[in-house]
Amino acid sequence: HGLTTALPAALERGEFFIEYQPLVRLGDASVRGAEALVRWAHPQHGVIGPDRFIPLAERTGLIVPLGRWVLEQSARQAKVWLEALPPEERDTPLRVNVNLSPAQLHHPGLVADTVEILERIGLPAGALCLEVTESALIGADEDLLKPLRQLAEMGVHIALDDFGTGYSNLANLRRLPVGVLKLDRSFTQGMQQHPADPVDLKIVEGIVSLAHSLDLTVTVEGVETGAQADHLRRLGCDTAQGWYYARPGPPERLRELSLADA
Ligand code: G
Ligand code: G
Ligand code: MN
Ligand code: NA
Repeated sequence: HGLTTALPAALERGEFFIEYQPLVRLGDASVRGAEALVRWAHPQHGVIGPDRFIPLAERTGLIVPLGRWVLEQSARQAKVWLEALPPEERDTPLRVNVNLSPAQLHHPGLVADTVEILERIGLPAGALCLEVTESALIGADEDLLKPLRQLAEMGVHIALDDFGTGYSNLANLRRLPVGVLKLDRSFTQGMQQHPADPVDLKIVEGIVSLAHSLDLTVTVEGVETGAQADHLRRLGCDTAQGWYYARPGPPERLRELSLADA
């Protein structure tokens, strides 16, 4: 595959860039952070989305240096956002969410690399949230969970991404070092209008209640309408992400939104 062989040189040439999609607190629509989403500005093919090249990078192992690059860029960006906050908001917990591939989770350097990047940039651990998919943690043994546990103990937030698309072993949640559930957007498709699908409402209500009883916060992905936001707020979801609030975009966008909502 041509794209696969072009990946290492693309990283060296700086052809990757990151867009950020705001994470919004449902209660007051204030921006609480953003998810980092990597793109490839390919010199011939134009912008290529992560769905097309992340699987290739995972197969070749390039995901480890690429993921490290994403983490470093995102940490730098989060530092810029934090320093731009007006003094009265310096205590605002602002976060950058970074996706972790299974290969990064298995890589022995994950904890050391993360600590090194946070220290060098001077970013508090609490300003970073690492997103791991539910499927990556299915059947995870203690060896796989240990690095996540260490990061969580340092104050890094861990989110379970795409929650509800895998086995959703609810009992299993208790043994994972996870503080955030990111509910897959399939759960909220029946809430795009008023009235919402009553079964979807019940399911999300149940998940929120379970999550909160385990001290987890709930972020909902793919919120596209005001009706969805209303339903989710009423159901007690904590944060939302989606086109209704903002599409992924350049980092300057977040500052505008953040200041506009302040
Ligand atoms: O941005 P977009 O909606 O096209 O993202 C598609 C998928 O690519 C999402 O599942 C997202 O988690 C994944 N993705 C985006 N950026 C990264 C990244 O930096 N690392 C990994 N591992 N996955 C990413
Ligand atoms: O990591 P994850 O798979 O959750 O990545 C989020 C993906 O969802 C990205 O591809 C992003 O572009 C996409 N996305 C973000 N907001 C919306 C939305 O409101 N609707 C839909 N359909 N997709 C969204
Ligand atoms: Mn994600
Ligand atoms: Na997701």
